[in-house]
Amino acid sequence: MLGCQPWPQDFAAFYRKMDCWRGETFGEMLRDRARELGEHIALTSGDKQVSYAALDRKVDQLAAGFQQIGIEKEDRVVVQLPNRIEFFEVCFALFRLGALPVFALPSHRYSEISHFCAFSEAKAYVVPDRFAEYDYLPMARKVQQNTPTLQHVIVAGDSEEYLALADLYSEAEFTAPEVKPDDIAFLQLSGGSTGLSKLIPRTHDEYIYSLRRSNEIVELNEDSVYLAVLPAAHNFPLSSPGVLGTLYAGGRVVLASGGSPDEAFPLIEQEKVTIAALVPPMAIIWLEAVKTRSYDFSSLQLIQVGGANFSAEIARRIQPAFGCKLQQVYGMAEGLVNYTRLDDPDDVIIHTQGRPMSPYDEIRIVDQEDREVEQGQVGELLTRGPYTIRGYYKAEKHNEKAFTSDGFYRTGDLVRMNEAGCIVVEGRAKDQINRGGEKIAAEEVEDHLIAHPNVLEVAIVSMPDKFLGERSCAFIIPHQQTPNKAELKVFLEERGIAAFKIPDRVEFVDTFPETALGKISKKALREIITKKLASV
Ligand code: AMP
Ligand code: DBH
Repeated sequence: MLGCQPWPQDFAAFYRKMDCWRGETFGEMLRDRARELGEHIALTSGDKQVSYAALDRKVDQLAAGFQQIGIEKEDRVVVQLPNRIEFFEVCFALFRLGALPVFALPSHRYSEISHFCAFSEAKAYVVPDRFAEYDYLPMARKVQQNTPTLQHVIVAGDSEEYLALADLYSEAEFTAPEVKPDDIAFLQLSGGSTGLSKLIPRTHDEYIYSLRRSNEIVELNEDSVYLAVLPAAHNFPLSSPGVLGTLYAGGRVVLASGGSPDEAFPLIEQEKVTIAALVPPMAIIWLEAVKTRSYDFSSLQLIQVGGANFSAEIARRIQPAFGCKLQQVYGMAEGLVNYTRLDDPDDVIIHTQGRPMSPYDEIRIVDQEDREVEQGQVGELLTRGPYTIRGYYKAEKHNEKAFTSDGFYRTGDLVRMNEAGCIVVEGRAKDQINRGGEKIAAEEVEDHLIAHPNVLEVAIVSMPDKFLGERSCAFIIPHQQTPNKAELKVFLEERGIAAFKIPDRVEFVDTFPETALGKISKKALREIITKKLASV
């Protein structure tokens, strides 16, 4: 597909020969499960549930409806749905048509969504009417006005002037186009480091390989019950092994709207959940809540924690508190996922982020000149493999920097490998803040702030935080008059950015510390704010 960088032929042949890529597609995968499992429940959401057979039928009906409104193979459709059954019906209907979901998160706002729609030249945008006290229609109207390619806004719920998702399910036959295993299945989002999120093209065959391999490692099967508390569109809950891995294994997915113990704990008991995936701040909340609430957690076999640095002090408390195993997961939407293994010694599970899931994942840990560091030393992680992309969607220039000439992805993560061959994430070389698993590209938010008339210069850095691991701090050199902090927050909200990207703290300064080359020293800024926080 145009704008996508496929694997070189010799690599593709190798991954096929090694039985990684088996020629599978998502549309057929669901068809097979429906045939094999029939009335077995695939998804549970509140008091609703749907079997594999029923899901398969609904997906065909929706695919027919999408086709009637002109959605065709390779069309892009921005999907911004919370954890509800419709999310899966929409995705699989698009997969069957060979159309590409672009996975937005419910927390994204006008600035992110309009970028996804414009950059992907989306034909349609699927939204809920309302979720988490937010009305999506006013945003959708603005997005539509400003995106010439966007022909349809499709609403799950009260659709007002737009198409209602519920009205699209059609009994008409649809003509299934040929969808090939090496076709792009969807566009996933990168956390970003240089400006706006990049789009990540993932194919059916390689992504399904990552699910199959994840399922083996996590021992997922038809009896597994996966609790989805993180937004399903995010790569971790989507694929490690996540909701799609669970459907691949023929298990059952229980959908929660978020990670609050009030919602999650009763679900674990009632639905006999066997596995749940959390980001570190949620694990902290669960550990606190479990002290005072008694639920039956006996079904729970595994809690996965990933997305951001997880401190050993907290990691060691999971198993005693929940009576289940812990697995650390260090992954990225670009591909590579590392897991600690279920039978690893406690020390490995508590202190490391595991090792690559595939024997064909290649990793290099390098210094600033791309030379491999010595065993045990910290360097940037580069990776290449059977489910790691070779380039972002339509980003030729950026790809030259983000990948080596021999196709390794530069993760921007600083890691070391311990004697046992496990990876420990030590820091980051990319200009990003990891706010409890939610990634913020500093430059993206800086570009918004610089648009304020009283901001002359701005630099955003991370500052340490006990709960989230990191929060964001904006250093600002004011122009003429010092803006008020509350006013800056409103300014950013009005520009429409996800709430988690709004700086947690603002520091006004007269100058920035500089590096020897005269660039703003973010390292020095991080030190300044860290010191200041420690002194109070
Ligand atoms: P994204 O680009 O949004 O897919 O985020 C991937 C990035 O999240 C990785 O490159 C890491 O920086 C970070 N990350 C994911 N899992 C972990 C983990 N277990 N520990 C530390 N950082 C992590
Ligand atoms: O943070 C991530 O992006 C992530 C974490 C764990 C991920 O993409 C994954 C597992 O697959």
